[in-house]
Amino acid sequence: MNRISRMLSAMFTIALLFLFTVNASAQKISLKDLTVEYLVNPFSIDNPKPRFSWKIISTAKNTKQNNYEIRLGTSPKIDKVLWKTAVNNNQSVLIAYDGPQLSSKTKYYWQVRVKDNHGNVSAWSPVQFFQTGLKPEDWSAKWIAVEGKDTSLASPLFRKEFNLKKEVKSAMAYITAKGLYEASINGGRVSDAYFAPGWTSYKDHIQYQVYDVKQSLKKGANVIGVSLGDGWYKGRIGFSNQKQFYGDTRALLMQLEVEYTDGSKETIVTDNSWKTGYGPILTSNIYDGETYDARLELSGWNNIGFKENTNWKPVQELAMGPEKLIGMSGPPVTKHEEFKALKIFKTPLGETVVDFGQNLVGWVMLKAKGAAGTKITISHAEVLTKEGNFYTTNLRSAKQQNNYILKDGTEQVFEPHFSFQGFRYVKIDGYPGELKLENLTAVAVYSDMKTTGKFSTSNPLLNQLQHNISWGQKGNFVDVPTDCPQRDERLGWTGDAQAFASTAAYNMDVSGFFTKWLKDVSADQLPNGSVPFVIPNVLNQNDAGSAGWADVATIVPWDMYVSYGDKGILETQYESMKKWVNYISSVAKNNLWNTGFHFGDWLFYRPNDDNDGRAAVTDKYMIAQTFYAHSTQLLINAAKVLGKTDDVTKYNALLEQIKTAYIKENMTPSGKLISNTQTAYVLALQFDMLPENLRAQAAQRLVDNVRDYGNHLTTGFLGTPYLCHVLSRFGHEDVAYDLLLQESYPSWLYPVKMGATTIWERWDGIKQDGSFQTADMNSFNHYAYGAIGDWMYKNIAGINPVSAQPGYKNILIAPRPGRKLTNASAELETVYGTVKSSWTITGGVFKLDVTVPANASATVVLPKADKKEEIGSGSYHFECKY
Ligand code: RAM
Repeated sequence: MNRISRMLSAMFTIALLFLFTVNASAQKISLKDLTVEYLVNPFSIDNPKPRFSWKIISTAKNTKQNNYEIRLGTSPKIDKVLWKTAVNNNQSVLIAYDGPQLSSKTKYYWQVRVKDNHGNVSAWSPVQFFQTGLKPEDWSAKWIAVEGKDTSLASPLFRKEFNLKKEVKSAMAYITAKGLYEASINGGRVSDAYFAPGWTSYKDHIQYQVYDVKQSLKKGANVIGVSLGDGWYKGRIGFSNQKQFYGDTRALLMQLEVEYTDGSKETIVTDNSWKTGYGPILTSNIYDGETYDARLELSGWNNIGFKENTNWKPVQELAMGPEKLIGMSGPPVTKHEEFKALKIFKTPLGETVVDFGQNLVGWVMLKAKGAAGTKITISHAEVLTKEGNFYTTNLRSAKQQNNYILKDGTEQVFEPHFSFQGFRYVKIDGYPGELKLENLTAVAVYSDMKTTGKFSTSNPLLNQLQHNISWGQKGNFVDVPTDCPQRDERLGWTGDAQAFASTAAYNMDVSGFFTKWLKDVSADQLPNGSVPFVIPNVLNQNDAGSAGWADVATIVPWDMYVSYGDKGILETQYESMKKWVNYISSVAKNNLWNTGFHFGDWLFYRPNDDNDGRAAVTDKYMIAQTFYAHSTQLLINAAKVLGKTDDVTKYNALLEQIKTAYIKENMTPSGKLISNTQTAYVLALQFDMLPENLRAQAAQRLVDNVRDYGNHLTTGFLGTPYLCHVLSRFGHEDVAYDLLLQESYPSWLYPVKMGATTIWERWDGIKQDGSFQTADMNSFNHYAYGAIGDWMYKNIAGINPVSAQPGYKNILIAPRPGRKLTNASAELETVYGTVKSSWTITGGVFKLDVTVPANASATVVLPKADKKEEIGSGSYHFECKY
């Protein structure tokens, strides 16, 4: 070998070695799940300082980030860096942009790399992007509507043909509506989202959506076609047959911005050059369903070359309203699980009914073929009567009915466009020919949140309870957290949302969902600081807030902070939190909140024939005082996080007075509360209302009460979420398990035993004799009592966030087995990565497997042990005698 070839070979080896090291370190540590404001490559970021997050994957234990570098530019290669930062710390969640001011409707590209504590450097992540939202002056489109008064019940169609002169390089469509819209370009839907633009406090703000539509466009002739539905904006909303709450005119606003390959630009906007007509949707309504006459379909109406006949009219332009147009901060509503029909049968009343086996929210896709004019009606119900008949009385005035009128000959698949139903069973009338199982598919429709939690145990009933909790969540997280999805209500009840929020954050990624809704909470908060019963406030309520409902203003932001480590949510909501606490102070007398209307411990246990005084009535003002304390405490917590020391001092002093007033008003000198109920003791203990020396005996009174009811709970919406937590905290784990595993009424497992597939509004929605509770208020899909899920994840599986290091930066793993459970296992996808906790008990040995994601740490406490173990990321096994 000559010198040159030796040199070359040596260089080659060095190069190989170099490659290997780079590769090896790239394998040791890499990045995933890169997001901006919780979203992957989002299109409408309004935050002037968008926040970046990433997760680290590492094969080594005890991995922490030592530093990170981010770079950002306006080209996909980031060849010209607009902003870069290199920071030595271990923060990898919601890192705020801190460069020059960002322009509106501009696409920015970014990437990140990190170095860990073992010296490994990740490769630069794949380039990600985000696009900034529109400023008000960026809108050149005009709102358009049908000419004259918008009185037709039918859905108007809007269309516009346009010519693109050159090859398209990029094209973004910005769309919103008053009402609901379904938009298409050249005959294809622009997205898989439903119920856009989503439900917000429309008088304050309407969301617009942004779609990358380059693939749908071509040089030459193109067409946009949009149909509008009434939705929440104009349709029936609320239980008093209220219509047109936000406005009487459905309208469309759309702007299509095209850039040609030569750099020149073209914008197509809604204006008076558009045409409008009517199509097959004769009526559509959130509560009542949809009527679709296929004979009125206008073949090709949203394709080019369609001949608009004289039924197509000019549109009218409307002025911009006072409402803000904002980008999306939550997930869109999309289709999810599909359910095959399990059984078609005749009920005793002779009706044809189909069972899908799961109470769900969405609709049925129906295949049918028959003579033109044949009308098929699908009615929806959650349950059958004890005789086996189709039961719809609990829907109150909501029809929940879709009607399809066939056109001649061809087989068609029908589904509604602007309505959804809550059901397990459907009744079919007018079906031509034989109805077969394969003609029906139920599809679940809900906000597109990632599933983050898994939970299972050795007890199948508990597993079914977990299933019911998560289906209660799916069915009621349809853009707004609602109480129920089926009757003429479906409203954003604040009490239900605050009770369930922390459980929700285990099951699914609700960060964006609640970020969006909290904007409505702030927007609809009343000038005096009070928070309405429902958000968006369509009940026109304009005064007092109810304890445990209005406290959503402090509880949900805090829960989101703890679950996702989102300090920004506290910053944004702080004024709202403070206004709420100040409102209570303004109506309190001598620090006692003993005024106004309150729902109290809603739907608590009360037997029918109550001669013995078994009904668990808790004094409403006593409850109110505990929530006054709780909200004040959460405000103090938020003030501490945000460094608002003056407020910390001020509200700490207030909190002391609130507690003193509580004791004076509600407790006897020996520590008895004026209402001897579970909820009374639960709230007093959960919110630290009692002096320390009286807490243990108060907990004992709670235990005595539970035992006195034969290990049954008697709590309503407000006591239930904290019941088992309080028992666990004061050392009564066995009592908590007795309640959880109780199978007879009232209990969590009673509905499970009765065949429930979702959580019920009432403990006895179906009574022991098979009859129903009062039809006025008896939903079979209501998540509030599902709040026990929080305890199940925290105590059975043992996965707990630690508020001092929120977002599961530090995790407390403290499983507490109980009664006859022999194993439990849970997973949670946190903002750092997957946490796992899984245990079994065999032969008197408790075995625990734990996984902690990179850049996080955990404190592990084994059952009945007083020793804590601190661990870093990685997988670990523990054992102890049990
Ligand atoms: C009913 C529902 C809802 C509850 C209100 C007070 O509308 O049960 O869940 O929050 O009452």
